[in-house]
Amino acid sequence: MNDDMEILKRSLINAEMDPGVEAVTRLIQGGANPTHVLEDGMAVAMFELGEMWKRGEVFLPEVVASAEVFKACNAIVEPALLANKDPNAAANALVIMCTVKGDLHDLGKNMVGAMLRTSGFDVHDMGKDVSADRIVEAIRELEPQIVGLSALLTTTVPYQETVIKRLVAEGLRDKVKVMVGGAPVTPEWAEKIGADAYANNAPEAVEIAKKLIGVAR
Ligand code: B12
Repeated sequence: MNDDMEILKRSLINAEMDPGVEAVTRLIQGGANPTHVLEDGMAVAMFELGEMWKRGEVFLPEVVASAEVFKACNAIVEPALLANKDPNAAANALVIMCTVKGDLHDLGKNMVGAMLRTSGFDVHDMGKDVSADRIVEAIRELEPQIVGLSALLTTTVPYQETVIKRLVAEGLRDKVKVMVGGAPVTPEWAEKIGADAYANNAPEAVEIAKKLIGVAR
């Protein structure tokens, strides 16, 4: 099983579709914990890839290809994750998830959405590159308990603050909890912009979302 985790990580880093899909299939069929595969395998590999990119060891087309491998592997892990769904927890709580305007990174946001679903949350995924206008509209229409804002670029992280300011201006700020995340986001930033919560990864996001709606301490 550990070998397959290593093959999976290497396949994501090297953008090798077949070995990656085969390794993740063996892991899931062999009963590996899907959360462990996602967080300690796939997310770790993408972080490592980002470091290699920074050092100039890989280039944009290779990262695009790795993201495709990630999506294919995720399509195998997600059903296993959802099969463990807790039917009672957090029922009737809706979370709107999106990646903010200008930002096309959605792999992490999708992971958070999937793990929230397994914990019984309803998730309305608005996708990526989502403007404050659209978020305001969706909050008015769907009345979610929580909105989750993902940002992966230092240039788009400030848009999380733009959204919060807009919610204040529209009189919506006290109607919805705001949770922020994404690799460059910090707890200090979350506090500075007046977000209700920050989480570093998807399992933590679930715990924090439960606290926000009062089903966990
Ligand atoms: C894959 C990737 C891409 C893919 C994205 C594919 C996709 N569909 O998402 C592609 C190739 C398209 C891409 C494009 C670009 N990218 Co890019 N990308 C990455 C990379 C390597 C991995 C990101 C990822 O998916 N990680 C895996 C997931 C699982 O982790 P995650 O997103 O962090 O999510 C976890 C947590 O953060 C948290 N979380 C995430 N969202 C949320 C939301 C909430 C509410 C909560 C609570 C928690 C939470 O939970 C998740 C699960 O644990 C990162 C490197 C890195 N260190 O992040 C660079 C990186 C983010 N990219 C970078 C750059 C520069 C770009 C481009 C500008 C490159 C270019 N010249 O075009 C473009 C920007 C396009 C755009 N407008 O958005 C830089 C950003 C640098 C900076 N200063 O901002 C990075 C850091 C790479 C680097 N080291 O330089 N990229």
